[in-house]
Amino acid sequence: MAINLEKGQRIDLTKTNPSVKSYRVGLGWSANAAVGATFDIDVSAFILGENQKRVSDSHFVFYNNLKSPNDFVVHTGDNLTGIGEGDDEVLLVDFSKATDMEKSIVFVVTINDAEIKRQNFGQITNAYIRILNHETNEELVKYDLSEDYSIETSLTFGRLYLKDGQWRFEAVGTGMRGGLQDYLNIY
Ligand SMILES: [Ca+2]
Ligand SMILES: [Ca+2]
Repeated sequence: MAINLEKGQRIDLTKTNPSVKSYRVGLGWSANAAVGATFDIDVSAFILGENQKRVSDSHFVFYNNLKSPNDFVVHTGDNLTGIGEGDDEVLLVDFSKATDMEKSIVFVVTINDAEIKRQNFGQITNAYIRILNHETNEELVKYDLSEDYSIETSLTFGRLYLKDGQWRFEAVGTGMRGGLQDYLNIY
């Protein structure tokens, strides 16, 4: 049974699901009907080391770099509209392919061309991030974005992090005004 998280909550993912071999991280969204536009939201993964910085430039997985070294995190492709039900963008995570260097994965979502299109997260509904067993499609954990955002154009949606040899997931939900370059500066 899937566990629904609230902002700030954490869950022990790998300890609770010891038989899962690979995970699917799905992001879904739709435009607020009143807005009458489509949104190109992009999910990116920053794979960080002990120092909270990306292990290397190829540990930044996004629409122009679909795989991290050793295929630890794989992006399955850019969705340009968010039209339709279900996951709009998907990343695959296989913890058995992690090395000693990789300590956490931060999932960031940004709105492509937010400035030009004057778009923000206040115009988006039904946004969620969820984690599934990739082999069985079983939903393990889901975080629905419930907070009202108004000017934010990017969001740290969630993160996976290693603690005591197990991977945990935290529902972060911290928004800001900015784009991918701002996160590249941070991580
Ligand atoms: Ca996209
Ligand atoms: Ca959608």
